[in-house]
Amino acid sequence: MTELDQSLDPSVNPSAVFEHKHTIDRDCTTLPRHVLQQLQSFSPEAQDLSAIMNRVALAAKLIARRLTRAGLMEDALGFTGRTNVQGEAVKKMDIYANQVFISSFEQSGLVCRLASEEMDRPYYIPENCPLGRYTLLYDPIDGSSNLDININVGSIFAVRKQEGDDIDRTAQDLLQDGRGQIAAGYVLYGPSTVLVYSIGKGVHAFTLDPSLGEFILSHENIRVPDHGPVYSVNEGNFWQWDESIRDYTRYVHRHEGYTARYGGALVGDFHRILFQGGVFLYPGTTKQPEGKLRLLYESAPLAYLIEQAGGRASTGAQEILDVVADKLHMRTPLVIGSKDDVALVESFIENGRRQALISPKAGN
Ligand code: AHM
Ligand code: MG
Repeated sequence: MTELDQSLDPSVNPSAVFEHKHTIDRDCTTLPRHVLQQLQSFSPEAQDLSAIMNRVALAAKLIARRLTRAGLMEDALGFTGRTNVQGEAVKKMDIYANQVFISSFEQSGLVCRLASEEMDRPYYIPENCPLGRYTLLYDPIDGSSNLDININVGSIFAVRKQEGDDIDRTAQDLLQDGRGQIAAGYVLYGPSTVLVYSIGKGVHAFTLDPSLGEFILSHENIRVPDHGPVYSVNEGNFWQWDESIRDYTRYVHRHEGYTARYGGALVGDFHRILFQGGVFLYPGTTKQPEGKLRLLYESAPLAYLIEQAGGRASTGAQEILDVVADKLHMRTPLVIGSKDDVALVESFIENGRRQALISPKAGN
């Protein structure tokens, strides 16, 4: 045996075993493995959740791959010419990404139904239904207006257990509050592709290592600060807001320590706040009194994450996770982020409500 052989042989040199251990352990902490570690179990339910997250990761990789080359491909960018159930112009990437999630769950035995922003009604995968009594709710491309200018977009998802047989395929059991979500997360397609998820045991981020084609754990147990400097809101809607929201923005304009950031994609704005603190808001407007964001596949999944990270999500008057959906594509106002910053926005809303009771014209 040469000297080199001896130094690499663990029976001769025990430290050889440990030399690369840290890097290898890090690279081995993939998403499905992390789910099993979190649950400390190999039960059928733990295996299901791990496999579901693996399929979500596959969808994310396929979408990320297309996005990185979109400018070079025919038919990747631009509008389809159609409008979706919400009356919004549909982009080609919206359709592609919607289909990617469906295809990723076909023949998986994991998810019986998928419901998304791009589909009027849930999509059923009958071959999965005898086994996979789960539903995936998702926004395939969040922040679609950023697509054609190569700025970050995202995907948002939540997993719920199906209740009942849903024989008439009306998916009534989805019309519940957000506390029934068993997993939620998002994918941010930015300089790196990052997947952030929770299964009710903290919030964890994975970064896609393109050389491995795997999401590798990059931040564990993320905690949102109780307060942060950022307020994130589309101030172009100022003229359409209730006076209480205008008062809040006047307050942050006139006090030191606040800074505005708004990227036009909820996932990106939320990601900044999750890591650095602050508040994102999309309040109701005169044109859309319930705001723009959809409860079941935008606001509720992010509310689940922010609560797991020690923050809060509110409509301004009620916790988002307590809002019971009245229809699949229901919208809610959203105030989400650091505890203290959400409370500050709520205090302006509450004050506006009280003023309106005293003098009904004051709230308008
Ligand atoms: P989308 O899912 O159709 O892209 O719409 C949701 C997006 C959010 O990502 C973002 O926060 C918001 O709409 C931006 O809306 P606006 O352009 O009105 O500020
Ligand atoms: Mg969206």
